[in-house]
Amino acid sequence: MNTETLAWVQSPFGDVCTQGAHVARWLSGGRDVLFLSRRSRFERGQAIRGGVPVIFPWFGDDPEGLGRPAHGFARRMTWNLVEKRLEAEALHVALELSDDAGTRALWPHAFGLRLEAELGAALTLTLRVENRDGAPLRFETALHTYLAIGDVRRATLSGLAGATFLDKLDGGRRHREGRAPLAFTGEIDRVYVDTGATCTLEDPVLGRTLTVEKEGSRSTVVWNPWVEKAARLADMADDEWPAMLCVESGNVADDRVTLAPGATHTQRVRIRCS
Ligand code: TA6
Repeated sequence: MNTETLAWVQSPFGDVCTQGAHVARWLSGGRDVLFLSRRSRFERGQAIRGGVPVIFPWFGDDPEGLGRPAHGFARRMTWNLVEKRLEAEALHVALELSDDAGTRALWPHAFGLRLEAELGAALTLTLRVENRDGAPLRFETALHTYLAIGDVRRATLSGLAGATFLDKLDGGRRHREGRAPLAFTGEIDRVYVDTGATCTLEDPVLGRTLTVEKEGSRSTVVWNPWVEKAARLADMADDEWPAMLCVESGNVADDRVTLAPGATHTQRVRIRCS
């Protein structure tokens, strides 16, 4: 891993990059649970392809069409490492990002972000957003988790039965999920809204089950680029798409957050592997 241009906290439990407060690796039972592209760039200002990108203050393309970076700016900026504790059972880190001239040029608001990560028997991420402005803040967030799987074509995802989703492959139109677990036969890019459900991924190829449990998050995003889109991603090898599935926890679209001045919004995700 090219660690020259970025600062890292590396441990037997996994690795965290100060750019984006980005958990890039987490191991359970000695095996990687997060996908990390072998083509990912590890350069200042470039999003890392894999792990858990922190998405703030908007999800997806610039909502105002001003050419600002997709998925906001938090994942591209260097956060301050304020806590680092390596214990026998886990690595604990906390990183913070506050508004500055650079962020205000993109998004003219005062805020404080804090990401707490515990890499141990489970991966627990807590993202706190504080409104330091004099007016309400409206924003979207996501912990854009890339799960490592044996073959997406043989995996199934349960927990979203009956949920409403916006299908980004169908112009964002609303659909309702059926009762059966999701199976994957092509590109998928869906924002499930108004759901606090825990999702369970069955991976028969690697012989494991991954669970994604969340609090303070009403949206779950499910994404796999499949063949064509993966080929268009410079920081993802063409043959990597079967080995990943994004199951992201956030507050997107209908679930965007409006936060009163001085208030703090907290969301948490806990990922387990068994
Ligand atoms: O989370 C799904 C998504 O919004 C997809 O539409 C795809 O663009 C993915 O995020 C990756 O986005 P990125 O900006 O990291 O290439």
